[in-house]
Amino acid sequence: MFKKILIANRGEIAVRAIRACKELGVKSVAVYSEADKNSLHVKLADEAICIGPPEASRSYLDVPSIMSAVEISKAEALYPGYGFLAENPKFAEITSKSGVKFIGPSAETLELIGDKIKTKEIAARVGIPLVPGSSGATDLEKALEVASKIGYPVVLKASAGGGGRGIRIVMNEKELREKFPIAVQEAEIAFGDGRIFVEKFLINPKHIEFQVLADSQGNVIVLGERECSIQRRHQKLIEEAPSPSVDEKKRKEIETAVVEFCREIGYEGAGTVEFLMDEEGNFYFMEMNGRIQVEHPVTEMVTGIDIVKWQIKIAYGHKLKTVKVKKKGFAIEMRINAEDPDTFMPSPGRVEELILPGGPGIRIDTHIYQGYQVPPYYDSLLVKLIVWGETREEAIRRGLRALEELTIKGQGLKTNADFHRRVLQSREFKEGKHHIGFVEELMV
Ligand code: MV4
Repeated sequence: MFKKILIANRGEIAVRAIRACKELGVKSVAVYSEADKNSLHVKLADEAICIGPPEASRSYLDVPSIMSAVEISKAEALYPGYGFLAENPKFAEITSKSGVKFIGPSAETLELIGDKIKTKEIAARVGIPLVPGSSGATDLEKALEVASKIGYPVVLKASAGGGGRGIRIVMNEKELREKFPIAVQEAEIAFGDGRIFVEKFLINPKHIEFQVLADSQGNVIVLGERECSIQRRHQKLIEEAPSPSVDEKKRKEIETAVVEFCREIGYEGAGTVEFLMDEEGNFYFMEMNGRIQVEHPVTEMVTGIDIVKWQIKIAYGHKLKTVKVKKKGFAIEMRINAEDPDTFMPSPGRVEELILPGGPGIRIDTHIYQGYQVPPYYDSLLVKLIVWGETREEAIRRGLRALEELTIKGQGLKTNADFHRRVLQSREFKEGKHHIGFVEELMV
């Protein structure tokens, strides 16, 4: 096994990775910005190196600073986590070229899955269903032709976009003529790649994603799906596994296609294949994410498989041959954010009183503690509250019980805990019929 891994991230995911390292007998190196010197990941790691000022662009996104920390610490591998540089092909390449193992897919794979047009072509080739639309990049003339064939509304998507970036809804031909050139220009500025494709706009779909693990020998396993439909402005708020809307037949069908897709692109590591599901239960491929995701704990709770440990083991060359996926029960994750419950604006502050729930079926992933000052520079995630139940009903009741036990108080610090209570108590969520527009509907 590796002797030492540098964790190129902060917050709860850095803590999560350090825990995996400890259990594997691997030394961990934390990197931190000046704003994070009192952060939990710094306290828990075997070593910690300051990499710059608070702004992410000068610390967690600063490649030379991180590579210096790698060199100083003599780490053999680098764990990228999510966000920051996690899916940056150039960063993966620089890491590898320095003789350090990047714990994730290769730079080439990250490059490929960052190109949504190429990725969709491959998905189509292995028989994964796509939303009706253009095959490949379009100019305005082709976009008009495709849109009149499939019917409005349509979406314009930047090939280099993803996760909600570079997407635009178009209601009719007039709008398409107006918005198309703007979409191209914006994509060129944002991504240096103006290629646009067109899709039929799905009304009120569910967001369902499949977790995969793939080793360097081409063994691919699927750890089932997560439903992430409770979101606002592309920020997921609640995720669960399994989805209440997927039956065993559909699951097997999509899993088979996902395995074939991962084999086709030579995927290695942990990854997520994202779909939208329409009201008739049809699945449509969206994109693949080449990183650990925030919501990975719900999959860990229902499978008992430690995804982060497997990322590290796969990077070292371990095989997945012996892993059997057996799922049990239902898990729900609530993202407790430091934000104003009415405006959703970030609301950082000092944690003065902290009481975390416990007891059966509860998992807390967090980097906060009593006395911790939440810095204003990064995302507002405070605590991931994950609950498990033998049935979905039990998981929901346990979630409500956990929220009752949870106290996070401090000067100027507000959280969205009450939002979670309202969702878990709603008829729509209990029935599992909620779609990606539910939060907006709940707020009015
Ligand atoms: C769509 C769509 C409707 N129709 N594509 C946004 C993120 C990106 N991964 C896919 N996205 C969407 N693509 C078609 N053809 C609606 C969305 C979408 C969305 C998807 C998942 C979760 C939240 C969302 C919020 C707004 C729009």
